[in-house]
Amino acid sequence: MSEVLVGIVMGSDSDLPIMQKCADALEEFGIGYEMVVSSAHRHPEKTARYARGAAEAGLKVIIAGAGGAAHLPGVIASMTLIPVIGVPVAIEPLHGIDSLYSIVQMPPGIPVATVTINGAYNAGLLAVQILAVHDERLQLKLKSYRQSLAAKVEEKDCKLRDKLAQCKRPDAGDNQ
Ligand code: RP5
Repeated sequence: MSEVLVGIVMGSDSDLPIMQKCADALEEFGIGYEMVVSSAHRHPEKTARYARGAAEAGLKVIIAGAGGAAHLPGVIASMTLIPVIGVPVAIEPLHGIDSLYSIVQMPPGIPVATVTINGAYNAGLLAVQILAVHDERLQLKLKSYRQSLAAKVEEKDCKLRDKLAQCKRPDAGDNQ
């Protein structure tokens, strides 16, 4: 079992279907993580305990996701020097615009690196990139991941070209 380097915190278990994508990204790169439900407003003591103990527990990055008035990432960031990545989770009735603004609009002093609404997979990748700064093996894995993205683009380009080649161009005479 890999050492736990990333803490994935979510405001409620209802965030899990989205936040699971952080775990998927971390697993692809063999990074150890833990998942925790905590809430900045429903259980502030637990949230504070987690944030204050994170560095000592060996965590290097925290990913925090929440919906609505999503202050969880900012509150955690205020209590630790570990970089915090915020995931705005889309819930009714504002579909994530509320959580996006709550997380991204941190006033100067306490930064939270914010990804897109429901952008949990990218949050996981960003955590991997942060860890890769001092890890050449991870850097190589990230390079090969990027190469696989480029290969997929080439594959789609080929498919499109094949498809277009099969379309018959109308004769010039058709327009006359
Ligand atoms: C937030 O409230 C959570 O992050 C969740 O996105 C939202 C709704 O929570 P539940 O009512 O589903 O527990 O704090």
